[in-house]
Amino acid sequence: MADIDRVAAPVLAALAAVAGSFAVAGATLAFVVTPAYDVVARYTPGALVGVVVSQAPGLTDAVAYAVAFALTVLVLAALVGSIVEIALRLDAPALGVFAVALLVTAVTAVTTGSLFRAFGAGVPAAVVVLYFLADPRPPRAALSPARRRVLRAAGGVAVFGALAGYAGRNTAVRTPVPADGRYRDERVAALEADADEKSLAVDGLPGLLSTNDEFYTVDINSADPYVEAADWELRFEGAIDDPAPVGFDALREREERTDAVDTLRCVSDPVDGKLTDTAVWTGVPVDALLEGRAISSDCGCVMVHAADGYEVEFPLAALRDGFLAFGMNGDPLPRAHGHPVRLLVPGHWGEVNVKWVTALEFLEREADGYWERRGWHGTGPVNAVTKIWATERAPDAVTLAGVAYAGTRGVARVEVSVDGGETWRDARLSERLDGALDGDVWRQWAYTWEAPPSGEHDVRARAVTDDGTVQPRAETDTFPSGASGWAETTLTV
Ligand SMILES: Nc1nc2c(c(=O)[nH]1)N[C@H]1C(S)=C(S)[C@@H](COP(=O)(O)O)O[C@H]1N2
Ligand SMILES: [Mo]
Repeated sequence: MADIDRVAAPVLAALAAVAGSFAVAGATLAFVVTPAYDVVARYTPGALVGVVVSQAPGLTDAVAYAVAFALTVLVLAALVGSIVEIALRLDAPALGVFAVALLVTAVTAVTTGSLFRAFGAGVPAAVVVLYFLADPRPPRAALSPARRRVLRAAGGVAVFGALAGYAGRNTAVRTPVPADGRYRDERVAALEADADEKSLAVDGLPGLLSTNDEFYTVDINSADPYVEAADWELRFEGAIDDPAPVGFDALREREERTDAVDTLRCVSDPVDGKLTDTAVWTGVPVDALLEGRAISSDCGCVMVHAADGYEVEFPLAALRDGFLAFGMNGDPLPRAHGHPVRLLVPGHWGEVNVKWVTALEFLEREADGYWERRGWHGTGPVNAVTKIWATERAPDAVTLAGVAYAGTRGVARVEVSVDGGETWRDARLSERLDGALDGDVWRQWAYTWEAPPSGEHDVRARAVTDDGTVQPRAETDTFPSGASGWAETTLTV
């Protein structure tokens, strides 16, 4: 074999293996690149891509995929290359082809855990090797026969790759459930209609529900975990008498299944930040799964674990009010938001709303979760917050509008001051949404200032919770316990 063949045959065989695997597996756990992707996702330091908020999760993911793809091709090419060398030395081309089929399939099966679809990788790799080994010496007549053969093989693999990409394109984790697995039923539709109807119409003010794409994302990952519903189960660990896990279908089929509206806010969200959003969630109350299991935790506390290695500890009582969600605004939970199942804990900071949840561990003693070990105190109830998100100008009036959120304490009123806090007026409020988890949902507010004098005005806004408490004025940073203080802006008329 010419030198160029010794490199081209293994590389093209590896590319064909990846393409063939994609054709039969798509972007799922059975795809040969997925194990490499998981390794890349786990070991890429978050610092490389911005620790807390991934501003461009799509891009990060694409980079992780590219690296995983390259790693997979490299490993498979090394494997095929070794086999080809041995086959040439033994002068046993048939054995070489057979060994490539067998070993590429075996490696794929072992790393993906899926034997049947592993042949999708092994067979195309063997076909490429057969093409090169069938006649180890390139034909003599042509000018540069070896090069021509490589080009032909490369062309073949490219065409195969394109066809494979087409074949596998719909088998992605983004569409993880069959058509009957969508969750936009009558109740979801009713909650969406309710939110639509109650949203205040002010230019530039987002609706009461955030779409799945708009909904903020915060997590520790440079590339998110990749968990298929069929492989998911929730484990129960520690001080609990019955640790029987619950699988995805069992969860979905629980009769307690319901749809609920819930707002999330990250402890790292500044007063005027955007890390607060609301969705309709489909799932099952945690309490339904704990029923009939005796928990003996001395600290009354629980550590919740996730597929990305994230963990968070908080009171058992809060968990009992929690909700395991697999639907988001009528769709399966998107990967970025914890597919296939995440936890929602009404009224608590975002960080206890564990995505890609894997286990509830009932502790005997208090312990620190991921963010607590880094100095944050974000496992308790959220701070009240008011946000000024829109300014609508009419010929002789200005309307200021935004949202107010105080977790399960509820927003009873929003007050606005246009003189730096000297005098306050009540803003209009959106009606409370139906179906909120323990009332844990934001409200919109709007205040129209008729005939404002021209000049600069110091505008403030603050919420009053259902128990009559006025949102505290004292300003704090997000670290360590969440931002507080009134909303503030300068309005120029
Ligand atoms: N497994 C896991 N769950 C997680 C996180 C994480 O990094 N890993 N981040 C938490 C934080 S800090 C927040 S604010 C919310 C954000 O949820 P979202 O990305 O769906 O908005 O998820 C929480 N759940
Ligand atoms: Mo967060």
